[in-house]
Amino acid sequence: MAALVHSGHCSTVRSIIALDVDYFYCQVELRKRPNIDRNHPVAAFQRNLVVTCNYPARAAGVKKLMLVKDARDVCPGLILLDASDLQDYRVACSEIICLLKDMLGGAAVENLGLDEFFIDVTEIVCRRKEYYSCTTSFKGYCWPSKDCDSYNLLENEELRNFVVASHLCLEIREAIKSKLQLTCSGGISNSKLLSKLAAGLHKPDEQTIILPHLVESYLNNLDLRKLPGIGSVTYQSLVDHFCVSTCEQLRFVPVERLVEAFGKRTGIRLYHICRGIDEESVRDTSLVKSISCEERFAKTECWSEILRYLRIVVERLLDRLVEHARVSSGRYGRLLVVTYLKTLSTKRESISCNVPFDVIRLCSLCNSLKSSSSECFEKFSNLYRSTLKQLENRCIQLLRIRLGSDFSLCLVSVGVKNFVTLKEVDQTSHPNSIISLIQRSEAKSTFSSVVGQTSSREPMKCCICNAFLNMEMSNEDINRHIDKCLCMESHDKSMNKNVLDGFIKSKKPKVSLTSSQCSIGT
Ligand code: DGT
Ligand code: MG
Repeated sequence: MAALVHSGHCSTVRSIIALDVDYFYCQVELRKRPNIDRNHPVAAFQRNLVVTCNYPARAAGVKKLMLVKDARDVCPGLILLDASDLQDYRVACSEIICLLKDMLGGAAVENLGLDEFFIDVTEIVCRRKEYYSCTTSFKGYCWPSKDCDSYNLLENEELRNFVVASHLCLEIREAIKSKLQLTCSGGISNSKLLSKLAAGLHKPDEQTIILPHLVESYLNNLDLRKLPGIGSVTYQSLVDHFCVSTCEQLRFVPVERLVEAFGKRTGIRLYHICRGIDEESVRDTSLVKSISCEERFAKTECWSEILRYLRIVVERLLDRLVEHARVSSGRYGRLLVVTYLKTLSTKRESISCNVPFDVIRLCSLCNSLKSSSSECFEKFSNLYRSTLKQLENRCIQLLRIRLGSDFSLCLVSVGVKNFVTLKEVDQTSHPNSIISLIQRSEAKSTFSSVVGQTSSREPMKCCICNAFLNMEMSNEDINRHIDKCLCMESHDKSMNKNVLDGFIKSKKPKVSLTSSQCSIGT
């Protein structure tokens, strides 16, 4: 059964592309070391285990999750690269998402793990189709063979969609390769399930299409273990209860019996996937909703120790925020949330306030610079340092207010939520918004000689207290003013009740996480 979508005049079978980065951690490590020959066997390890390796290493017998010692034995000369710091992999993942968003505009991009991506290209294919000749052929492999010339593309509208999708997939993979120095394998089909399976058919750096009318025959002999969503426990139950191990065999089991054995949700899913039916849509997970970093520690009542942990967390958070702004068309969060866990409690508690103005300003500047994080930090080192201090002070104030003098903590976390994009905000409709203020204050300092009198004569209002700001105020003065407005100590005196209500609010406690970590929520 083909999944149908209706979008404007274009009613068609869905076209979904799946991308899977090849030997991901290893490629990211190799990207940092251009002197290593990629044809040489290379593995990435964590602790004493190989977590992935390149294809020459696989050919030599190295396998994922092998002991490093054993990998060295099977492949003497194997180069081993430490993959214990996940930050570079997160950055590579964000870079891919940004590139996809830049290339594909509004198409939904779903990210699974760090190196798998689904893109619903149905609409793009519809728009592009008229630019392709009816005789243009497929790119890449077309299951079951490379040769797709036997299809009569002139007569089959649906097949021509997949021709366009295969060209698009190749363009995307080539862009990722040339701009990010990463190779991916691609899969093209009419569902996430089939596209993911297709992406694994020819690796590395190749792509495969599974055409809708061939889905059933592709699945027939497929081992059920290969299907996403069938883990080892479900697989064993299928073998034990129903004596089935392939999709074709599973199709003989009535849905009622599957529901009886596995429950409604899994039973129906099993019934569907062995027939190649998967109507799950591509969820757009590309927009980050929160970024947070946390530190877990042995219980302490010592304020100076807590400050030390807070500093570590805040520094890590600011790096992450800048990195995110740099690769994400200037998105920044507006709400700062400090979370803590009291030693005798199982529930986290939170307190929040506005993000300090300079964090937004630093993120906006780093985004406009379009260079690496380290170049950004170098160029804006003064602003970076003062912002770090400001962020740290804001968190200290929040914690002080909430904790008083009697406390014992074992975790602090600092995060930022309520992300928006600079571009999303219509400057004219929000003349006094914080964005306008950043842009005007930046214009004032950077382009004053060009913009001259016209811009500096525009009245500027503080977005918090609404007071008119002096035209001659420097950027630092503007920051100081806004920070004072936002600052806990000053708002009691100068802010009205409404602002106060929105300023500090408790948050529902969250589920506990493990020790020192950063997370991105989508
Ligand atoms: P491939 O087969 O060319 O896609 O190779 P990878 O390395 O991209 O494999 P994949 O897509 O299954 O996993 C992506 C990354 O996730 C991989 O580079 C390392 C990491 N990873 C995979 N499996 C494990 C695991 O069992 N433990 C740990 N710690 N990391 C893993
Ligand atoms: Mg991969």
